[in-house]
Amino acid sequence: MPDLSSCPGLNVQTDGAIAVIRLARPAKRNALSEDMVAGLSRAVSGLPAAIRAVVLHGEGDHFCAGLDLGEVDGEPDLAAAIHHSLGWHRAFQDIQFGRVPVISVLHGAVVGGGFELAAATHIRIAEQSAFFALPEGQRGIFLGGGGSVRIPRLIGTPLVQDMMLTGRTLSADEAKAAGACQYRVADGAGLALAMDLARKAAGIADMTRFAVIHALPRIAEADPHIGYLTEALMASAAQTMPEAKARVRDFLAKRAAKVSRPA
Ligand code: 1HE
Repeated sequence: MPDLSSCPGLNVQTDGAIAVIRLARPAKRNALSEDMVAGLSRAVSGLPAAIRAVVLHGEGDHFCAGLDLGEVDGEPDLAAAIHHSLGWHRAFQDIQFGRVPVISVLHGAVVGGGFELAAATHIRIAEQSAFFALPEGQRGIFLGGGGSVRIPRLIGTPLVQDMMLTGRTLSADEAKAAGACQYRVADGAGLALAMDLARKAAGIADMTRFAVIHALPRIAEADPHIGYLTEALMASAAQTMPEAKARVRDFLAKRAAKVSRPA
């Protein structure tokens, strides 16, 4: 596993093919220091090949209070601020466009950079206690962790503007309705669901997983003509893999599970 001994705010454990990354700075509500952001990048980039999915969650009563405001309370330095933001971009890109899917469990505060971090994950599960906010507006700053790119794509620009201009907070139900998360569960139920989903995602064929993580979001944002072409290339790459052939044969021979109705 990646060495995170220099990063006290992060903890990584494994459970079979799943790596469980915990934001572990509850006294500061898991506020993200620069070291923690760099550590997240190292954690997802350095996973052994046997790891096929990641679950990300937070210790204590909150998922993440965003940027460690203590670290911006110094002499203003424009160049340093730009590079700080670029460092967050790199780390969150490593999460979004890494080798394996990342499933986040959100509870309590999912605010500022915490919401930006969640937005970089592939599947978000909100527990009932979760609340989503972008207090950058109130702090006189702006999104800096890629949130202005990712969050409007999830919940729409007007709602992001409302949250940033007025300090509006979304409940877990509102966040689910708005598209900020795919699942909304009872308090304490998020981690078990995340592990279950992670095991399912870990069983996806390698080329399909690559396509879902890397090709799908690019296709969705591309000019449709480029999108169709990329899809055809990606589909043929996946379909001609021996693993795809074996899986299709398994279905035809009635050895593979059928699609099931929703529970
Ligand atoms: C922090 C931070 C932080 C808490 N940086 N220290 N994010 C924010 O503007 C959110 C600020 N935090 C809060 O609104 C609240 O702390 C919470 C709603 C998240 C939690 O409330 P609560 O009552 O459970 O905790 P608390 O008593 O407010 O905080 C406990 C301690 O954590 C306290 O320190 P202490 O030394 O007095 O014990 C707080 O100061 C500390 N703490 N949040 C530093 N964020 C790349 S750009 C991203 C831009 C942003 O993310 S801006 C949004 C920043």
